[in-house]
This record gives sequence, C-alpha cells and structure tokens, in this order.
Amino acid sequence: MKLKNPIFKISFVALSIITASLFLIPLGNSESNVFSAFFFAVADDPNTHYITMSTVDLGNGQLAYQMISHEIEDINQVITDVTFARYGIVPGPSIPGPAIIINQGDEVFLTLVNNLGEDCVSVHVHGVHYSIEDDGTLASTNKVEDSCATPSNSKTYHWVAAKGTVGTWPYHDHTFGGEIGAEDKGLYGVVIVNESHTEALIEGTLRNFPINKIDKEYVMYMVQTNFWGLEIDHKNGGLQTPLWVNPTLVAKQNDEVRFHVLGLGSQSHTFHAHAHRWVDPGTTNVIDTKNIGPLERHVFVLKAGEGVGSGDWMYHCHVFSHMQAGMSGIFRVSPEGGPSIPGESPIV
Ligand SMILES: [Cu+2]
Repeated sequence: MKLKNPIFKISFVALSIITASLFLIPLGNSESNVFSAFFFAVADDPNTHYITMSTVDLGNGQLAYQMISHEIEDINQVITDVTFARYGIVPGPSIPGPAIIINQGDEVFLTLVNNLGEDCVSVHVHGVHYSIEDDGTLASTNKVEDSCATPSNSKTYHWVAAKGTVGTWPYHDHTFGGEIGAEDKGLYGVVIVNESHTEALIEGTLRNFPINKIDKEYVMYMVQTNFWGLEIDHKNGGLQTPLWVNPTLVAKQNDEVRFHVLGLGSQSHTFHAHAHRWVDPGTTNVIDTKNIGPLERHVFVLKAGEGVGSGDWMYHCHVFSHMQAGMSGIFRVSPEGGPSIPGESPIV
C-alpha cells in the first residue's frame, strides 16, 4: 500500500498502533477474552469426525453407501459415538447415502470399505478441502494414485471443513467401473457444513436463523425422473430416515424445516413446492421454483404451512416431461401438536 500524503501516513501508523494494542495489551485478563472472542468468533471449537462407511450392492442394479460408525472427538479428546443417534440402531444402506453433518472448522477422517466384491470404489467430495490423494479419483485422473477402496484394502479420506466451506455439498463415487464412477447407480450423498446461522424467510421476513432451531431437514436428490429423499429429524436427536423414491415429506405446521435440493445426472430440473415460498440464497428474491443443474444444490429454510395451514401440499419437478413421468411427491403438513414422524415412501 502506498500512502503519499504524510498526514495519511501518520494516521495510518497511529491507527495501526491502536489496532495492534487492542489485541496485544489486554491479553490475559477476562475482559480481553471477551474482546478477543468478539473479534475471533469465527467457529466454535472444532471437532474431528471418525467415520466408517461401506458400499453395498442392493442386488437390483443399484449400489448404495451404508454408515458403519461415526465418532466425534472434541478438542478435549472426548469421543462421542453418534452412530445410533444419527443413523438408527441398525443403519442400513440408502439412496441417497448418509448425510454427513459437520461444522465449519471440523476435520473428517472417512474410511470407506468396499463390500461390492470387485473393482475400486470411492468417495469424491465437493466443497471441503483435501489433498490430491484423497480426491476419490483414479491415478489416471489425479496422476498420483488410485484414491479408492478395493475388496482387500479400505481407503481413508481426510477432509477439512475450512473457513469458506459452509454449505451443502455432494459426495459420490468417482472410480467404480472407470473414471466416471457409479454415482448414477446410487452412490451419492451429502456433506452439510454448518455455521451457527443460516438465512430463512420466516413470517414474511428474511432472518438470520439459528441452525440449532431447525426442526427437520430433507435431502432431496433430483435424478432422471425421480426424487430420492432422506429426512433428518432434529426433534428426534438428528435421526436420519431414508425416504427413497418420490417420498411423502412429513412436518408439523409451523415446524421450521430446511430443504437441501440437489441435481444428479445429465438433466436439469426445476424444483417447485406448492403453497410455500422461500428466499433464493444470497439474494432477497422470494421464489417458489428453482432450476437445478447436475450437482447444483439449493438450500433453504421455510416454515411448514406458513400462511396456508396444514394439508398435503405437492412438490414436483416443473420440467413438463419429468412431471408427466411422475416426478412429484407430497409435503404433508400435519396440524400442530401431532407426533414427529418420519415421512413415508410409497415405493421402497
Ligand atoms: Cu426434472
């Protein structure tokens, strides 16, 4: 920086000294900690996630990821096993795969086990940071090594959810059967990197909404002419329930719910939900349709039944040929006070 005017120069030096002193002088007393916390409140204490997942052949031409275990280590090295709470007593294979929920600042060590009995299968993740040997592609792509799990050798991936990685990111296979991988057979899921708040249109106002106040989340992958869904119920400890194809999504009236809508494959889709509206992230535009390209994602929070009440509200893809092929489901808003139950799927 060039400061030609001497007055500016003096001011700049003075400002620098004052700024530096604010950080340096008060260290060690409690007031300064409050002060530092104010300035450095970027993330809570980061956690390390130790996750094991496998890949399973569903026997109908489809492949799926399955959660085996998920442990979280905090900065005091206290380890909590969240497998049962998050994925159920007996986590099964699902499409989409398990939603891996972490906070900005966290690290992940994800070990993938190949239970397909052949070839080399991987997890290639979007959004978070990793080294090239953890990119989940073949040596022919990354020029380093086959970043995948064989039936005899599992593969551990290391990810860092560094600053700037907040969002909902796809993960998918990138090696099974060749360089493109087998995501089209069902090997895909999401990593959700949270910070403390997200934007939400609640009661007509754009708000900075606390993540820990979200009641339910729906992961909805738009694939060919179907939705493939998974529910996360925070009123039930964050339990995930696979909802499979074109599911009924169940919420109670006035539940604050977050949708994660993603595309997969070679087609673009247009997500639309009846009688509900939300804010296009990063804007103030209130919308009720959104174009979703392959592996694009669209994340929003809304209040179930806001202004319209309980009922079976349809959601669907608005691309006409996809609608005609049945790409739709029901967002069931039950009256307030009912039980929190997972959505049901007409086809499993
Ligand atoms: Cu579509």
